[in-house]
Amino acid sequence: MNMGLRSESVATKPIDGQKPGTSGLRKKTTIFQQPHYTENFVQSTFAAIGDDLVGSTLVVGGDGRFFMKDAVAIIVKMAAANQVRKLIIGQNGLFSTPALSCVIKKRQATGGIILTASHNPGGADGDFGIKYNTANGGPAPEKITNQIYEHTKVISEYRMCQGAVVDIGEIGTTDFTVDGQPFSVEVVDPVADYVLLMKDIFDFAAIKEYLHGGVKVVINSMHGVMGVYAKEIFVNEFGLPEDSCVNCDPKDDFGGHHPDPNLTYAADLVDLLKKGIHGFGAAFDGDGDRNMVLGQNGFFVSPSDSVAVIAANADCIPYFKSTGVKGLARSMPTGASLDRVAAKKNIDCYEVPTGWKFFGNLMDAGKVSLCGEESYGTGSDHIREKDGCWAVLAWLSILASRKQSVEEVLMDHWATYGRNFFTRWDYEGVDAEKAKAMMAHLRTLIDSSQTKDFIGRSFAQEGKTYVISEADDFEYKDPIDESIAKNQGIRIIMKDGSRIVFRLSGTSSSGATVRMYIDNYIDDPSTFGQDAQAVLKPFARIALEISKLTEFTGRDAPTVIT
Ligand code: VG1
Ligand code: CO
Repeated sequence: MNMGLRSESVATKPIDGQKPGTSGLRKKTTIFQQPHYTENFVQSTFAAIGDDLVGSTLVVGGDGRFFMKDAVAIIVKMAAANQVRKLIIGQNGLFSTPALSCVIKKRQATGGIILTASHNPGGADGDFGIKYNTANGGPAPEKITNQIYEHTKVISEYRMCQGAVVDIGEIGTTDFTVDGQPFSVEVVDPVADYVLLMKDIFDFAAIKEYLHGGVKVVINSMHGVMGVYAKEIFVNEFGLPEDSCVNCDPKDDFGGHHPDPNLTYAADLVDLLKKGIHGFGAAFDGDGDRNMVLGQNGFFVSPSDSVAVIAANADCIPYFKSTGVKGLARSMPTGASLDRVAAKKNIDCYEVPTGWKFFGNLMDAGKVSLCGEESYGTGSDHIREKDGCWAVLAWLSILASRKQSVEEVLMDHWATYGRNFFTRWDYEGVDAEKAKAMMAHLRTLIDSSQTKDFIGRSFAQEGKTYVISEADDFEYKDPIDESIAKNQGIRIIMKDGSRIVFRLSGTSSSGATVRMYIDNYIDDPSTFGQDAQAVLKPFARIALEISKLTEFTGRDAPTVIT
């Protein structure tokens, strides 16, 4: 027992730009290291928690990136000084985002603080991030992130207890008395509760049998936090050889790479799969909420298809067998494959803005069981975050039960539902003013749509004609709390249902990232096996023509294609 600690007030001033984006506050690490920067944001988060902070339990952890341990130490001192009753911290400060969500729910915590910039690069010159999750385990809704931001604009002091210091390398509980009140820090194994949850959801014995039946798998954790989870599940539980898990030692700079599981940044996994030795490969992002799934010879499963395939095969997963699939949801820019499964199975399907926080209310209300985003996010209502490892186990359950390869599963899926060819082109590091000007141009077109000269316009490319039937700036009214999210992306919808979407990223730490999304439904079976980029090229050209992207941004090619 550390008796008699005292807290103190530290004077500070508001710092510009502490507005959380799609998923928390993300900036260059050097910015978080500036005097008072992290402290101001944490105190403002505490202010948004309000009266619930006194006597609260908060779960804290992150993806192992540079500055994370310093941030954990700051949070311990500030929680102690702000009448938090208890912190639950992952050993060495580690928690994957889904595991932290799981622990919030399981331990009935007041909320959690996640230290991650997710798929953004780490290290001293990389990015850092802080995100607050609420009692349901999910990212704070905009109402709360706006309160945090408002507080950052008026903050004048924060509270610290310099004596509240713990060794986060050791599992166990440390008790303090701060200003006469009890405060304790429990350092826990970050993996145990999460693995128990996975065992409840999936048939581990069936997956293990499948994995020992001849198919070789490789799991790439991209030097993020997932390494410790992958080793526990794939090596210790399933008994696979150590070399089935690669890049599984968490590094504070992710080995100098983007820990982003896509065809560009996980190209080494794609190349490995192309050798044909492995029947299944997967990669996770830094904090473990994203996943990429590949089949033999590098067969790529687009995330929009991935959630649709899981929905179509939900009966291969014991959890869904018992709970049923209450409803489905996808983010607006995500390809509409999921809608086709919903229609055929007569299940409700919701379309929400980009960002997992928008799924939370639907899941809490029992309206949705399974959700997906095109950005490699897939998950269910077992927690309130997207969950990379869950998605991989869902896929392995399907493969084990259907006794088919990844490619065969997809070919069957498209034969039943048709194929939504989908791609996302990212233009990273664009000058922010130029990106804004392009969006303003698109908004002008949408406005003119009301005067009818945009709707009905037709565009022909390579013998195919597309006619605009609808265009808007996506607006979402949450069916549960009726909150409204405006300006969530420009949608241009064609008569045949094909869609073009433009939006600016809300997770980049500097400059602007323009995202162009293309979704084109084709039910001609002769195209199903074709490469999405080749099929979508003419439609993408139309999107570029409408947006004048090159004229506005000076870019003639995207930096990342998905
Ligand atoms: C991106 C993705 C979005 C995802 C978000 C957080 O946001 O597009 O689908 O929910 O990242 O993912 P944006 O605003 O940059 O498009 V994670 O894994 O970075 O927490
Ligand atoms: Co992530």
